[in-house]
Amino acid sequence: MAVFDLDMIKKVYAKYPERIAAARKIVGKPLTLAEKILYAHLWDGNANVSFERGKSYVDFAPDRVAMQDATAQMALLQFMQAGKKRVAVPSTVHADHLIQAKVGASKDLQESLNQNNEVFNFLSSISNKYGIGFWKPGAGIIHQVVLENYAFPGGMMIGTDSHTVNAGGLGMVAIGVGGADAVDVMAGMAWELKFPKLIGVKLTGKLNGWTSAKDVILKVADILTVKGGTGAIVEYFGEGALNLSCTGKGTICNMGAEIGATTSTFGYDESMRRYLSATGRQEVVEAADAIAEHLTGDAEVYANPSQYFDQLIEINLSELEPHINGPFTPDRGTPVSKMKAEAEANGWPLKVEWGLIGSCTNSSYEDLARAASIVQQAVAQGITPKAEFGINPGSEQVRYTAERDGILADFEKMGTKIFTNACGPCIGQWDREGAEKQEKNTIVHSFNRNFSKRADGNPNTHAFVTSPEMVAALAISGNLGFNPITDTITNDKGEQVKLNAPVGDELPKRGFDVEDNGYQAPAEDGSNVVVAVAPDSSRLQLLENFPAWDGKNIENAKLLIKAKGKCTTDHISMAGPWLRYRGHLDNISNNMLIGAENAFNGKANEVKNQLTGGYGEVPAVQRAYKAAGVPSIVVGDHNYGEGSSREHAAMEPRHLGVRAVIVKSFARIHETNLKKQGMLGLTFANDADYDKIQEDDTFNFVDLVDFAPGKQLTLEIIHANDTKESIKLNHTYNDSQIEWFKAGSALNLIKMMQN
Ligand code: MIC
Ligand code: SF4
Repeated sequence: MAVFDLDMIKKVYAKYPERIAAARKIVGKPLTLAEKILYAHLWDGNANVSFERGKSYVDFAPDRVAMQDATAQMALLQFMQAGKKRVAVPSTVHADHLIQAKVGASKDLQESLNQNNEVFNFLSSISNKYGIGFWKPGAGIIHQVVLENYAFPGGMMIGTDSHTVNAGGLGMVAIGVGGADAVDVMAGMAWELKFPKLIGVKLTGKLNGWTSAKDVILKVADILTVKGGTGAIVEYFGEGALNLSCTGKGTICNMGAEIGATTSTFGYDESMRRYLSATGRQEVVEAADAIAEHLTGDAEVYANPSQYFDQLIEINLSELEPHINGPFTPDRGTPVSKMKAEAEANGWPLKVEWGLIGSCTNSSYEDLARAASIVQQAVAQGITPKAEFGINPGSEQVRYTAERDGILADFEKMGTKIFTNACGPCIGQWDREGAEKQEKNTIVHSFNRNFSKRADGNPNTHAFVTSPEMVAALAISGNLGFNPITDTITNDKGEQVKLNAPVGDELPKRGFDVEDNGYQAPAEDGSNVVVAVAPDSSRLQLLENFPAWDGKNIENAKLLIKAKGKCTTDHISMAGPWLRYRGHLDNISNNMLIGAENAFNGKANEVKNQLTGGYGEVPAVQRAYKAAGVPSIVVGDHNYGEGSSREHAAMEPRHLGVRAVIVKSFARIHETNLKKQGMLGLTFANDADYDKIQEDDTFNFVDLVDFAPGKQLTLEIIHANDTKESIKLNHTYNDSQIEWFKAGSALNLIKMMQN
């Protein structure tokens, strides 16, 4: 198969030398890789300003866009309104989130085709119309397919999924965004990002034994926490980085989303050459080799990293221990040798019920091969696995090749269920038997996120994130406290046996193979393609404009909910069963904030309705405020909106009439999504003011009419006993973002500019 968009890649590379020379001159010092890629993709061409990290808003020109089925619906419903004939940059849609894991690939896939036919047809025809490549259900998980086909060193892409960052494994700057951002780029406009700060991670040594690439990011997450990477690009370098495989680098970059990082990346090296050529892209290797010096950080930077990065972390791979992170948050890291004690001290169930391998983080050929080497040993030593086992291969190419090479047969010998090449349990698309009983239990998986209820909807499932080979070992032993480095397992004959460290080919010895990769090319001229949306559909709904700001201060607003603690996008707009409404704004709004904990009663989905004094479900109470024409606000804690890129988490409150979200701090993508949809996303100037908010307060924004960049807003709080207090709110809106607010949304503004 021909390399996708090779001409585009060559054009990007042709500009590199001049762009880098201009950047070098203006910045006046050696450059990191992240800076090179950013400066090479300025919307205005050659650099003439040295941007301030963490401060300057900058316009970029990304090379491509990727979308997955669950977010593409909303992205493309918005794109339809932008009045364009064709997308301005190469773009793709991947059908991967809507497929449930239940009995096994072929039945599950057919079931999904039956159930989601309307949505798949919509995505396939709208892709055809606008010149977008469509990867059919079963083709694979977006990020694995992008890595195998589209990612290229030194490129810049955006994608409507937080794990777009996975493409950093091939030396890209790849960033997760909401659909409205994708619309900007597909419509041929600039894409704006605050110039990131830079975190350097110097890797020394070499992985060995049971340690894998996953452990690097599990360790980094433990160090930096779920918000430590916010607003920053993480750049990995050093001799340890050169020793990692390309898909291993992808794993590390992928889970950079879990520390809130804008993205992560690695310099172009031998591992990338090997991977590009194994995936049929020798021509990309040749093109990249011609400008190789620009596709990695400058030697001076890597020799004296502390002078060039805002923060520096060092990890010695030779000493790194395998980690198991969780439960309920991906940054709670525990080295495998300490897990037994930790679990006992915290009352985490030691019995492992399920081991799941897959997700965009860990579903490469190498991942499956290494995990299979553990399974083979168990079979050979007569061990019946104590937990159930499931696998989602990352792509049809990986699945086909793994089947050909006997890897899947190894798993099948252990009774493993091979699910579809799709997200599956990672996004709650898992029909887990017995989950409704809500029993306290432990599962281990190779995914990236383990927020409450995420995989099976059961709040009592303790999910732990680890490498595929550790998942295999833990599922075989059935014991979370099992340390394969030191412990033995009892086999079926009652003997004590040990598992040797995993081995597995980085790339298939006989090369990759596939019969039907699941790709559908768009029409050359799609102008006659009709995209149908049935008016009575429960799955798809054409969008209406959000109302423009009336130019007045918001007065007499009520509190909808004060959310306490972790409030991720999964809490704001749950996935799993709700994924079916991702193309229907009104229907999906019925899940708004139903997972958030109400700070006043500790319960989820039970808030006071200030019109009646009674309690009700969050969406219902908000619909009552909307019907009565009463504005409302949402209050939240730190890192509000962590996790997904789903803009539904911003569009639902907007649609239902919430006017402002006021929190201690935001996750990057969610904050931008709120701004794009014409919402006020504000932060407490003093964190302690969060405590001042009471359940039956009324709020006045007294100086919204003077909304301006860098100027605080004032919120007057009127308590139920009529006492008043005023607090200050910060915001990060620049001039053009304030225009989005005024117009009612960024899309309204695009439409106004068309007319
Ligand atoms: C996720 O991993 O949470 C998702 C589902 O892939 C999301 C996108 C979505 O909500 O559709 C993400 O990571 O952005
Ligand atoms: Fe899919 Fe999970 Fe990856 Fe999100 S994190 S893209 S749900 S596999």
